[in-house]
Amino acid sequence: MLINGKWVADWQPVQAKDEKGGFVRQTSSFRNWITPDGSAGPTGDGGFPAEKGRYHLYVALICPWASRTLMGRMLKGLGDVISVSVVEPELSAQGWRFKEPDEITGVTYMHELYTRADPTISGRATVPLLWDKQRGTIVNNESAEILRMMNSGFGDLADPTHDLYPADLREEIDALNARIYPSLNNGVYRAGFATTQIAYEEAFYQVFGMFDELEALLGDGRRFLLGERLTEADIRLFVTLVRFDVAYHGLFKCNLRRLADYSTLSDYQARILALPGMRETVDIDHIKRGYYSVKALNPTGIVPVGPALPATLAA
Ligand SMILES: N[C@@H](CCC(=O)N[C@@H](CS)C(=O)NCC(=O)O)C(=O)O
Repeated sequence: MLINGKWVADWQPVQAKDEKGGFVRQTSSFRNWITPDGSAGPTGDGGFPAEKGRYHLYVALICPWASRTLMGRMLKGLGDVISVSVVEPELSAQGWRFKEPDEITGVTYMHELYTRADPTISGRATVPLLWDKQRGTIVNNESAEILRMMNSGFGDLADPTHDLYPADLREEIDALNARIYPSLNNGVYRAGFATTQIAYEEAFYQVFGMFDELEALLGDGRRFLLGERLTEADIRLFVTLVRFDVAYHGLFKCNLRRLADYSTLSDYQARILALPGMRETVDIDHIKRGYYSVKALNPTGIVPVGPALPATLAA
């Protein structure tokens, strides 16, 4: 991680721990918003107006949080508006690394972008990161906010087909996000990176409790979590589902059931994958290699061959 703008020690997966040995994720530090007219958003400073070709998204394809933003970019038709760079799937001793020096900035490691934006920054150099090419700085590194910017920050540059955060569903979306994030999206990480049996088991049962609940919710025949419309709640759930059998079931010891054992959730995953542009945001090879390269959890670095995947996901 970075301390006062310097990279210190080798990369370690475990961030902070709570008193029970539970995994605690760092809060994101850059919180500015792109808006149609450049006015300030709900947090941070203004000065980031929507413009074609000005902003660049840095992602890792193993990362569920980064994948949220990639999905939002495709669903909102922003593929030509926001350019993208993908880092290598394996974390190096200095964290995320580019295969070739980054085309936009020339850097080799993600942490160099953080220190360009703030030379005395302390913290982890995470993806996703939304970069302003014009000002040479970070707009935002919080995926939940970047996803919302994709939905409404780009005004007429975006495709209005999907409103991922419609006014009449906001309360329900927020309520669902607030339950799915701790129990499932971050729940699998809490299970995988727990350092005590009790913290692991607590997270484990929350993961499967939420799976059971969602299987029942979708069991009434609705297409998406909140009915017929796809919303950001679906995007946020999908990124965890699509990694589940490949990474979390084995590496994170979330092995009571596979996603494939939940037929309704599996159909739901396939429905989202079939939407235009979605399959391109999922890279099973990066996901497997990335997660299984975490030495603390898999010292030999051996990447499993299985599991067999549904046709929608098989390469
Ligand atoms: N709050 C952030 C979390 C992002 C995050 O934790 N990304 C992970 C990858 S999945 C990361 O970059 N980790 C690198 C590190 O912790 O050093 C978000 O949702 O945008």
